[in-house]
Amino acid sequence: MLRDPDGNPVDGGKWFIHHGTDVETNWAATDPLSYRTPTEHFFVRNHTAAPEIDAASWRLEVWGDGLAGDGTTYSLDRLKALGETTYDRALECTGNGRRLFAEQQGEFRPGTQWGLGAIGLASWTGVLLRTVLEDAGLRADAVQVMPVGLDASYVCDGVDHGHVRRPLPIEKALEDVLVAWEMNGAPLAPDHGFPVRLVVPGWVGIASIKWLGSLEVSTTRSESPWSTKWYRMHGVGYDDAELAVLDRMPVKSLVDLPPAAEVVAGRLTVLRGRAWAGDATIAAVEVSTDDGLTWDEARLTGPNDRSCWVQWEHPWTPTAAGDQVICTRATDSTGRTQPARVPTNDDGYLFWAVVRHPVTVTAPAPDASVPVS
Ligand SMILES: Nc1nc2c(c(=O)[nH]1)N[C@H]1C(S)=C(S)[C@@H](COP(=O)(O)O)O[C@H]1N2
Ligand SMILES: [Mo]
Repeated sequence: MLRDPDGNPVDGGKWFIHHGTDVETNWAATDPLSYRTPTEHFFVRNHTAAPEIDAASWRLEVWGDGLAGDGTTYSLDRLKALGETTYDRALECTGNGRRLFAEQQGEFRPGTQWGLGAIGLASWTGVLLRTVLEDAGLRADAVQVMPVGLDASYVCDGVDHGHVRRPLPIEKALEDVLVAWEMNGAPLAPDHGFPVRLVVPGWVGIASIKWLGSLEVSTTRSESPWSTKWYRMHGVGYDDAELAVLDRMPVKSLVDLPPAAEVVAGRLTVLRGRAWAGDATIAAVEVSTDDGLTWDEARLTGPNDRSCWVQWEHPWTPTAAGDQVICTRATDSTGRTQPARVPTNDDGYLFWAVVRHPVTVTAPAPDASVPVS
């Protein structure tokens, strides 16, 4: 949880929706026109708590039978000397939208009851993981990297599962993964992985290991509780191991409106929101202002890059007062379209159905310009 030096929540209780050790971005308190999520509004998902790490004595151990030599130890300076890349990428928790299984499908799923605020987009600066692995002597027969976090071992139901870690296939490791030390132009905040974290674009958030301490490069595949017990699909319909493995995130969208927002009949309202699709881009966003009966295509504004989100806008002049429901439906560049309902799974991962957003249309106030006699 983000706190100021006096121990008070930095958001004064309004930027975030609080869930224990996790905080979710409150869309109603963000600027709908801002493309990047300011760090102080960015969701936090901590299994335990942010460890206190001294950057000067911090080291990254890169080791394993997937390297030609004995492995290499990197200080922050040595890492920075390898090169610098900056890119914008979204980061989304696997369980983002979990609450909607209960709200829209009547299927409560245990875990952090995220609305849609467990996603953010930041600019990240670091060195490509590919560069680090090559510097450390990557062998051609390496198949996997296992990043391990320096936060406390995760104990759940009396079982110590060790440090947070999750295997990353070598193909993704060599593609676009960043070993990052800056977020939005500043050193990583403690909650976001200071001094160094991974950013694994378009993939389930758990892949982006924070407080990175070591990388085991191996010529055989292995698992961790974060790839078997959690962050994997369990439940009816997920017996097929290939289907159950979680990597890319699905296509989703939202409207940037507070819950139960009010709009005025007869007055033009510009609806705005975002759509994103794991490591794909967005092909189209449709908006319905009548609970899914009719749909119009929204206008996409600003960048529409891989593993980012795109902003959209849609003018709406509601005709009559009353309750209404706004729905948004995105289609991505691979042809996936948000369905009306998604099959559930035991842990409530990957809710990607069309989200219903109730609003109240109020009658216009009496025209103040008309003199009252
Ligand atoms: N070491 C470590 N890395 C971690 C986690 C953690 O608890 N420990 N949480 C993961 C999860 S589940 C998510 S969604 C992202 C959240 O990143 P953020 O807190 O910077 O938004 O970090 C991932 N990396
Ligand atoms: Mo997550």
